Amino acid sequence: MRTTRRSATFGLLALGLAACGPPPPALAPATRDETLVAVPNPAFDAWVRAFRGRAQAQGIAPGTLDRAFRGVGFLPGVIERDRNQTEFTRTLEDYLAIAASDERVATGRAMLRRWGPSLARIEARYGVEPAVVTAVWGLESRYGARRGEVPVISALSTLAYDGRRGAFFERQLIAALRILENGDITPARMTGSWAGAMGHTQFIPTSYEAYAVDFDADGRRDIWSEDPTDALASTAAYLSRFGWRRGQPWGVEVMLPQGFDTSLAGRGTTRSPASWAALGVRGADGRPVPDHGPASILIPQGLGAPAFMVFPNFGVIARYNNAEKYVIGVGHLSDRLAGGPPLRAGFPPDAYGLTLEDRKLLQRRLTARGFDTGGADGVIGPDTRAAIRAFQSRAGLPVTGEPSRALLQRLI
Ligand SMILES: [Ca+2]
Repeated sequence: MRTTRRSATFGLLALGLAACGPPPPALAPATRDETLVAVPNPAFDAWVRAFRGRAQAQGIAPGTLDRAFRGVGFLPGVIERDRNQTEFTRTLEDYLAIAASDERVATGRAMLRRWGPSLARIEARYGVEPAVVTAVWGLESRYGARRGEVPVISALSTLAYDGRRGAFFERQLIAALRILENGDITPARMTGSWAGAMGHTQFIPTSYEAYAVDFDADGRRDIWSEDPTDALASTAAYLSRFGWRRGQPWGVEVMLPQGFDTSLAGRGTTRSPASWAALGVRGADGRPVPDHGPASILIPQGLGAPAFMVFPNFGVIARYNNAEKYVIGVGHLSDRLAGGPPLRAGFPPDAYGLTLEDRKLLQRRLTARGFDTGGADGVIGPDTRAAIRAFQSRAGLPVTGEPSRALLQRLI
């Protein structure tokens, strides 16, 4: 769950892609990040003393503040991350290569089985299908594997003190203190992303207060524990609250007719499926699209790449994160988890003339030569570019860091 609506090409923790952009679905770093260790900062300490007065004025007990701020300090890495949220846009193809990778689909199906009884009870109460809840979980924290290990009070205090979005983060900090005061979690266990998104499905504190539920009825709304039940139920409660329609798709892949007027694409234009059908829009299987309500056409990567017809549930997922690719990522992953097929339409070659398979082959060949690309997902990120530069340098080629067909041939 993002901290702002402008957002986040990727979830903060989930996609595990370095530098994929806005709060990249970040990477809770596997190794300890020294920039996320508190450093002395007298101005920050003075800010905390003043803040304590404001917090008490809002009803936070001094004892809660004492407990919450024990060991809290300024985290330089949080500010670094906040400054580096450049909107570095990935294509839908790259996004889906990660968000709905074979591995993420397989793990998600295993999680659906493992947590099936809980998910069935959650569906019975909130009317949100297990595959949809699990897909949000998969994108937000890789099914709980990347819940974030940054101490939330330190992270939010650092951001509130810094002041770039000070009022927003001070509100989140007050909400976090109320959560501690309620006894849902201890200060030591209250961890999250660098921006204070917490637990399996990355709730920010104000969203937690409004929507988190104690589904297993142990007296605490625990979205941090190994057992994801409360977190998954909280996500279902959130989607339900924003109007999720059970049994209705988020969207479907469609085929557009030759000469489709692309000015009709986008969430701003809504028509009935019958009206779209009259313009020649069909399901990817060639059949008419059933009437799931008012629909828009999305062509995120232009004509010649997958196109979608999206329905009101698309807008419900967008309440979690308004980025179009995120919503398609959750939707498509949920379809795959429910047993659905990959997208039917292919994507065109990239700006370098390479397809996804070419890029995966390039990564495998570089890695086999000892230039580690950090996996072969077909997404040309910082690791792959570094590997290309290292190879080019070793081979006496101009060092560009850019993939190409010539490079692919040379690596055979
Ligand atoms: Ca509970």
